[in-house]
Amino acid sequence: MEAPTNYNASDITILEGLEAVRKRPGMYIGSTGSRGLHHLVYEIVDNCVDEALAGYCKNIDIKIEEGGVVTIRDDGRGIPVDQHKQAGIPAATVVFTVLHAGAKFDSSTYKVSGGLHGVGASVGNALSEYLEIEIWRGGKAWTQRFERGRIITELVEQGPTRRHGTKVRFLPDSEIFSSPTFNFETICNRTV
Ligand code: 0RA
Repeated sequence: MEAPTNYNASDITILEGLEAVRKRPGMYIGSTGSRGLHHLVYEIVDNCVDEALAGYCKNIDIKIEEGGVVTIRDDGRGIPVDQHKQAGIPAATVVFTVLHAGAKFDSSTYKVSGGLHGVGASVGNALSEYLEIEIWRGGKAWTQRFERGRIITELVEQGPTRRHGTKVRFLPDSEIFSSPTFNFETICNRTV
């Protein structure tokens, strides 16, 4: 059989990395109970908090819907959408598909947090039935969708906007989290 086209070495690495997270979620988030579930939220929120500490973001909204869908929205600069030099895919896509992508984002001006928890947004992506991002940056809106860490749609430009910031919406995977419950107090009152 011929090798599929559009599939290169860096795609393979990405899938292997996130598959490892799904095989041993406890290694990355500690547990697959409520604590682990909270961990998914922290991983995203930590990046918003860094954006706020850097002085670019005033508001961080966290919404947990009845069915367990979580939305985290900030009004920061938005995750960069330009092509990541090494990966050859948009930086925002790298953040959600490459393990420990945070460390690679170091620069003199900004660092994406691996957070206190240190594993990054890709772990939350790997452990979600679906995860959607919406980015408002440089006068344009962008969206991308993933399912269980896999790219379903590329990062697509949606048109002009006056907004700036990032929205991440995800459904934690019921195959991974047994009967998890969210505790909003725990998420919002923790020490960062
Ligand atoms: C890296 C660089 C820049 C912004 C961010 C990351 C960023 C990440 C997240 C995650 C959630 N919300 C976020 N907001 C921002 C900006 C670098 C620049 O504009 O110079």
